[in-house]
Amino acid sequence: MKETLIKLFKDAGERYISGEELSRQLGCTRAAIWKHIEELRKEGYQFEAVRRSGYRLIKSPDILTPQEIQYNLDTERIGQTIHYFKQLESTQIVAHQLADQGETEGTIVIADEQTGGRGRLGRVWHSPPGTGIWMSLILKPNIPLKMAPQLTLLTAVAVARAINRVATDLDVNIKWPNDILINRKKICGILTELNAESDRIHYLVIGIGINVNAGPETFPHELKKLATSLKAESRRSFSRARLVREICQNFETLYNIYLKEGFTPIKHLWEAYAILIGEKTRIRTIDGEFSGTVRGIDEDGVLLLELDNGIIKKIFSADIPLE
Ligand code: BTX
Repeated sequence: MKETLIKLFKDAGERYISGEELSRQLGCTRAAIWKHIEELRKEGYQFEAVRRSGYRLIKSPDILTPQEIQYNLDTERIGQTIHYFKQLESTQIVAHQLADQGETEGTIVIADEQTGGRGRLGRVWHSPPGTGIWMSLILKPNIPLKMAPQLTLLTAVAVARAINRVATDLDVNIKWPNDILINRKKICGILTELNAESDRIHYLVIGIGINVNAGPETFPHELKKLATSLKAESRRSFSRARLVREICQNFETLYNIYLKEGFTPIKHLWEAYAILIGEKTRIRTIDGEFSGTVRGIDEDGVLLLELDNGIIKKIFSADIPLE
């Protein structure tokens, strides 16, 4: 009921809708409509009520409920099912549980706050309430296991393009493999976890964390130099629901291309956002530290580092510090 009501108001735009029309459209009494409007007001929706004209929605809150994200969402699969929570330990945990129970591809788990947000290798992902996007996407691609890292790169391109759509003035970069940066500071991290057996992928859970409306002063001390948010970079606030919608749409477009044509078209898009290509750097891997010049990625999404002796070394997994 609330969903339909919100949709009616959003579709009406500036127009007032009379109590009579609302009760006709929703098939309930005007008293019931009034009760729903009061509930929506408590959630942060602002209505203007004018005698004889009716109601009009003047402001929606910055919340990540399915009705906010799915309004005008133009996808077939990605984001068509959304599980929203005010607080979770980690959206990854719930997404794994749902995928284990057979949840369909494209389902999203999203939380306003995570108390145990996780990064790679047991690292912590700072996920305070009200300002960020902490979401996990369930995928079930029919691809060999070794290609799974390509989906991390594809996700990075989808998020970069989505950020470009809402913040056209910002220059977005991707640092291999999974960081999205603005002005060389981290705005988004991506965590790909998979459930597989021999060479068969049962499912992937791709976690996306984006700092959206966090003030720069709100980052913990250790992140102040390293992290940024869309608001900190552009000095205005963004609708988190709209950004999630853009991510879903961009992801689905790229994913369909990937499933049909493979990684090559995605690789080209990724390279257009990549920083470090052509730069000299030091890379820490589990086999030790290597210094050289980044030459790009290969057809599998593996990083190519030209060592100082001219040999090209393939880097499968690493952290690249920014100087
Ligand atoms: P990562 O291991 O590449 O990055 C983690 C590192 O990033 C931390 O050690 C810290 O230095 C820094 N960091 C922590 N929090 C933030 C932040 N909010 N902004 C910028 N830098 C930060 C990256 O791992 C993968 C992160 C995925 C997060 C999503 S959120 C939804 C999903 N659920 C979940 O628990 N994780 C994923």
